Amino acid sequence: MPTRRLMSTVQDPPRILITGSLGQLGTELARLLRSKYGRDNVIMSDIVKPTKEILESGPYIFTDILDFKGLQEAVVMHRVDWLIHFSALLSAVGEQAVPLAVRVNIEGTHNVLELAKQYSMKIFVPSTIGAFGPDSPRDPTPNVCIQRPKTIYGVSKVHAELMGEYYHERFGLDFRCLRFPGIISSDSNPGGGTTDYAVQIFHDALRTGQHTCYLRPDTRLPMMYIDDCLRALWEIMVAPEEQLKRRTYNVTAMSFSPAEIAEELRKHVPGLEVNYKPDQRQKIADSWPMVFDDSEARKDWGWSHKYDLAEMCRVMVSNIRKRPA
Ligand code: AKB
Repeated sequence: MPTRRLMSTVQDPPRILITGSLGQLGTELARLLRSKYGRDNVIMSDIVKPTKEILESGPYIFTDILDFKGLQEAVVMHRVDWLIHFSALLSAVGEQAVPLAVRVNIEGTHNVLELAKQYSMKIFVPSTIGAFGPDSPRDPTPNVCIQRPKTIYGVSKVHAELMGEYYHERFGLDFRCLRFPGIISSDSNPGGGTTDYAVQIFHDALRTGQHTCYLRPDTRLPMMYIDDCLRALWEIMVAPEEQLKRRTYNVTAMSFSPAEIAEELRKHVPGLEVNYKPDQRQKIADSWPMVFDDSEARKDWGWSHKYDLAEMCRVMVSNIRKRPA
């Protein structure tokens, strides 16, 4: 009888580079991926000086996504298999610095896509509810519909979606993209977004019992707790090719307005006072989806959220309370 060589089913873990890793999502994502693939296989990178804790938590390198050669060197020297591209200026801050947003969000994305193609890496680029605009259906917003965003952030994200899908079609690049709603986290703060109030309200409620919101009380936006967001990211990265009917998927968990989150939060912080002073971010929020239709993600690769408004508020309050003042 011929002897059959047993093929090993154990694969080497991927080597993963996270750009813009000191933003809202990077540190927590590195923690999650390190728990799955090993500390040294996940390399955090940014242009920002890291804290001692970050440096001690695992590999961290300087990479400027606008420096193609530098990024190329990082990919080569660290033998990168997966690129998670978080570097971006968000919606509100992008409007204050349009030329920089064009460079970081558009040129930076060109660099990472080209490198991913050249080095056969799997690449994840997040998109956003901000990739839709006032001409899109807003309640609900389906996966495929008209996209005419009115912010440079949104324009750059539609560009990233289309470029990634083009590279996939044309060159076979393994591009994967999720359109995220506002992400709520307790460990790291967002910076420069339109949905940031939904994080700030927790800190203000627990510190002072008072929050001034820059959106009107009835401004409904899609949102998600960070654990669901990072799990969605990991799930799409490991989803078998044949399950993916498209390369860009809407994902969400809940939709609420400032008035509704305040009411839920009052169950934990009775007497919480919220004032409303809408600013230029109101116009952005008014052009975005109110309810996000993520049925395609649920159908194709089994996406399902765990945190609704009540559970998210409970966990946020408990996490922030546990932190030293
Ligand atoms: C923002 O508000 O700009 C971001 C987003 C929804 O993409 N949080």
